Amino acid sequence: MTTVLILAVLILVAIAIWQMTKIFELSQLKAETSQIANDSDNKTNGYLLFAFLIFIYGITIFSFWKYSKFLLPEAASAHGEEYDYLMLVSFVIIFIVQTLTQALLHYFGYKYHGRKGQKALFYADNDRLEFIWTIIPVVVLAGLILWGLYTWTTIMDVNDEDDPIMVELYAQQFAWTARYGGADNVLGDANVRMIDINKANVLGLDESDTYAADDIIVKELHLPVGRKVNFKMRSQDVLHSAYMPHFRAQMNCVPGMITEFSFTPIYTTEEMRQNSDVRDKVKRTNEIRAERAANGEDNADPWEFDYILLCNKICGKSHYNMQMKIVVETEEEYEAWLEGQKTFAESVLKQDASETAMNTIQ
Ligand SMILES: [Cu+2]
Repeated sequence: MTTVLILAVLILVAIAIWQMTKIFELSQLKAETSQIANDSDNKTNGYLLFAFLIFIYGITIFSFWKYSKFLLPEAASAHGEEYDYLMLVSFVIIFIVQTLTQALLHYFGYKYHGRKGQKALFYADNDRLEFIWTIIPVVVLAGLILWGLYTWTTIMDVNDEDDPIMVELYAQQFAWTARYGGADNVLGDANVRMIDINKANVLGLDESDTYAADDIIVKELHLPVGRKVNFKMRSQDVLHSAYMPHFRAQMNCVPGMITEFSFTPIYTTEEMRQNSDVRDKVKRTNEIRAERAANGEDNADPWEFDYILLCNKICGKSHYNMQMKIVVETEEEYEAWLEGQKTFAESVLKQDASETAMNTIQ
């Protein structure tokens, strides 16, 4: 790949030097005229413009056909539908305007190509035309921006209505940890300065805070379908970004501050596995993996779809692998799972108490 790039750069540099030499020759007083474009050259270039136009359209159609399958499946969160619709409308407008303006640009380039004896018309300005091509983009863009702002404020309105579950997402190089508020659904105070590795208090929870005692710390995020979740993000070290693509959610995790995001999952993991786009993707991936397995290569185990939390800020050398599985399930399954998890009091504080007891005996 590098060799191809170097070759491409060398060829482009050579063409640039060649063109500059030509310009230099043309600028000489006693230049010969064989290098000046005549009617036939101009006509050929006009046709080449059409060829380029066909190339642009061709590559657009090819990209739609070949790469549409790499897009994310249907949004799995309540706000995701509105977000996707706004994006779709923006893309449709861009697509139509691009298709029309490129056609006009290349057609005019052809129609008014240079002809011997023909002089370009001097046309200073036209107020009405300028008004039209200013006002249309202004109205369209203002509409998109206002709609976007409205959608943004709705999505970013993190409030306590509808009894949300409180979940903390804790980022560090290079792992995610999630913390639930526990029975009281209140996250206990925490600060990186209170991290105590000896006691496995890895999130720096305030051991004297009663709200912290029932907090549940896990390495796999479980969410009940149809219930609002309020996320609070923290970072231990550098800037990370909590990215949950299937839920159309992303928020920076900034050391020293708490950021927030809120969404309601609308499809369980099982339901999403039945989505036709997801099924196609799993099938394609597993075909590649089966091929790898046949060749004895790594990364060949069959893959099953799961929601995922990724880091979307390049935070260090293992950033690419900073991820956590998300399971969306029914309320009953979620409660059963939560029941099986240890609270902060059961894991860290109890250990602390037994150590104190041991020390007293000794
Ligand atoms: Cu990161």
